[in-house]
Amino acid sequence: MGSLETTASAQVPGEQLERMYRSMLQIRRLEEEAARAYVQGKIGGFLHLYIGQEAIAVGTEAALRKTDWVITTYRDHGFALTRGTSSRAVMAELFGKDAGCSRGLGGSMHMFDAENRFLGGHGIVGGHCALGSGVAFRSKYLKTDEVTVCFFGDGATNIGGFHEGLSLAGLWKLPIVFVCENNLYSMGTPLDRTLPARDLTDKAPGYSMARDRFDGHDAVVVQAHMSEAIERARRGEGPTLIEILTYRFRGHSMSDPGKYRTSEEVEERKAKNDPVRVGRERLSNAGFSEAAIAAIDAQVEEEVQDALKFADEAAPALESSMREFVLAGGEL
Ligand SMILES: Cc1ncc(C[n+]2csc(CCOP(=O)(O)OP(=O)(O)O)c2C)c(N)n1
Ligand SMILES: [Mg+2]
Repeated sequence: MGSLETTASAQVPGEQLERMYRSMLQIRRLEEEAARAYVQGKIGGFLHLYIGQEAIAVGTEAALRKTDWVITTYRDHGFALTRGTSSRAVMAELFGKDAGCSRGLGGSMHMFDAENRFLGGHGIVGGHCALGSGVAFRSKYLKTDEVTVCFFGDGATNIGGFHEGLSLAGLWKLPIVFVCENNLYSMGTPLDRTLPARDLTDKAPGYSMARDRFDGHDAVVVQAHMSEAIERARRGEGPTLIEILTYRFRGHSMSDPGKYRTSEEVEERKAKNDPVRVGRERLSNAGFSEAAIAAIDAQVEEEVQDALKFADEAAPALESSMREFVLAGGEL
């Protein structure tokens, strides 16, 4: 454990640990139910699960202000939830319902919640890195103290939008933190088949930005590292490129046959680095009783089941809202 990790652990109040555990479990259980609904044919299109990576969204949220901005890839359900979108609105979006956070038109890959400053949910790998810099440019131009955190996968780091976004952010010292969630695979391709560097943050000096690299299965550790980079950006000291080492426990999407890795590899990662289990252990170590933890579990379960029922029974997306969002005035 590095010094940042040790300091962080000593200072985390019980209510903060509870919030983190609750949030990680909410993501985990909601996605497990979504996977089931997908198999039952209740969710159309793609479904990319965040299971295994929950500590990153949750630890980051603990380091953010509500006035800050988050933008990410299609692996976005966890971020919608941590930003404050309700379980009902996320599940309804997955089900393609009008009550969803994108009015049922975006689905799994395009969650969006402007009120909670969550700017998607983007399907074009790496493209949103440039958008993230645009958001941060606005914050700086308007002289606010807002920070943008832009997440992307390891597969984005050889793509044009990534370089465009980082280059301008470095040049203009924009208040943004770029976070690569390195889960080792880009669909079925391991990073060492596409990138000569072993450490992604070797790219940071090329954009004149700070760098950090750490293991992301413990939300407390994520919070400590992210706070440092976020506050650096807020002080006007420029962007940071961060590589968080993580692992997805499920396939790339629901249609992934998973032939590029062994089940032993997956099981080993689950046994060693499960963010939800780590969160639960932290609660126990902080003196939470088994009964207290079980009560949290029950509340989360109730919320997820409620969201599932709500989404199932809700009205479908409206054709009129499709026109409204695509065409000025909503008319053809
Ligand atoms: C520009 C572009 N190229 C290809 C794709 C197809 N594609 C979708 S997801 C993906 C893999 C991305 O992997 P990574 O960035 O590591 O993110 P992860 O899925 O692991 O979270 C690819 C190649 C795409 N969506 N956009
Ligand atoms: Mg990846």
